[in-house]
Amino acid sequence: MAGTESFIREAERWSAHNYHPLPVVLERGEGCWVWDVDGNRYMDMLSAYSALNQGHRHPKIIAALKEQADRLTLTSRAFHNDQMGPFLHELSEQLGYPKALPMNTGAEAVETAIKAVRKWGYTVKGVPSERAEIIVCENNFHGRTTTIVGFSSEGPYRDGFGPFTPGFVMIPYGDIDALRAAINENTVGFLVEPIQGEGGVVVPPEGYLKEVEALCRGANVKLVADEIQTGLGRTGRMLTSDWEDVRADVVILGKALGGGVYPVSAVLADEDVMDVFTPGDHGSTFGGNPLGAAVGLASLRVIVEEKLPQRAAELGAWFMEELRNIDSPHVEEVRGRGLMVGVVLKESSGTARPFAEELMERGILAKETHEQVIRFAPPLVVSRQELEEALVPIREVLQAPVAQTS
Ligand code: IF1
Repeated sequence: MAGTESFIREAERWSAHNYHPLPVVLERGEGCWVWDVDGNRYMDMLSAYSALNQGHRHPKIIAALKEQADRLTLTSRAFHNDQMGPFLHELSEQLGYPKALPMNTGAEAVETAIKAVRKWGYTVKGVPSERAEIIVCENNFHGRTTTIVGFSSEGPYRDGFGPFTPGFVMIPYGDIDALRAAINENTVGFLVEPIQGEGGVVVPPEGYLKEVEALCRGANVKLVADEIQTGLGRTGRMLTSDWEDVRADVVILGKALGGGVYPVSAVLADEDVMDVFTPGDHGSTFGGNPLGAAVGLASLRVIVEEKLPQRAAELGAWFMEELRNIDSPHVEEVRGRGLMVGVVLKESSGTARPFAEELMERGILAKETHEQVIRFAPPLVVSRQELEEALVPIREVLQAPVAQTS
């Protein structure tokens, strides 16, 4: 029977080397748990970067997938189907917006939001043609298209992929004065993650989002919240913006909207933005397909019916406290919200990758982000007892003496 090494060898041989995965080959998943081809069990503390908030293979989501797969999977938007309307209806009402535009990946939804606020700028705000500006933050992550990486501050995401799309202005994250100074009469939008995920689980200062909302509203600039990673319960509310009672003009969802089984993303907005789209000026082959819509509806209902945001808030607060109470020579800071947690390591402890490898040896799959941060983001269906189990190896690894780096 093929083992870990042979699977890795085959993957390395036939795939582009655009990732550096941990040396583990997974073959089965259920809830918070995954098993590798050698029969070892791991707790998934990454949740596919928050695309698995409902856990691996949630029975209701799998049932929706199978049931729809036996009826109709794809129509294109050239025709209607009986799944898209009900999905977008419930999604829009649940999130408090009048309309949604369905796409597939997060990056596609981000691109959709960029096009929407640019076209709103030209046709409604009256910005001169080709002059629209969108403000973004340093340390952002919004996807991997050439337009999106063009406004990334991270060299590796940009190097070699230019030339890039103009019309983006970068400011420091969490700095309201920088935003005020960057807004001008051509500014159409401010694209921001309510908590920066890839940036290292960076939580902005208390009240920042509320100030941003007021500033954008006063300047007739659309606040575009990228909630692809922070939304759908991850930080303890349906949307992270809800923590500050902020209602973004445009909300971008993805990842867990597909319940971990199918790519489903969407842009929600008020009519003044959404109605800039006219038939045929935007779309995608799979956007709004009946299989994704059926899965999306089931995924959303699981989040609401199983109170996943509330679980994340309660369990997350307790979990972060437990992590803060670990007496570790390595931990600089524990930060995050709900079950979106980052453990920041001291420079003296080296990078996070060896810690992720040590955790893997002890049955915990976590991923480093930005060299110094170990990200802990289990599925939101995790039980307190399972987290208590996970804390044992986490304490072991974090309490080990500093590796004597030669
Ligand atoms: C990779 C990072 C996380 C996202 C936010 C849009 C997207 C993402 C806030 C694009 C996607 C994924 C992409 C994946 C790894 C992961 C990631 F490390 F890349 F940055 F989560 F932090 N907005 N994030 O987090 O959505 O097109 O991927 O569906 O590209 O390596 P997508």
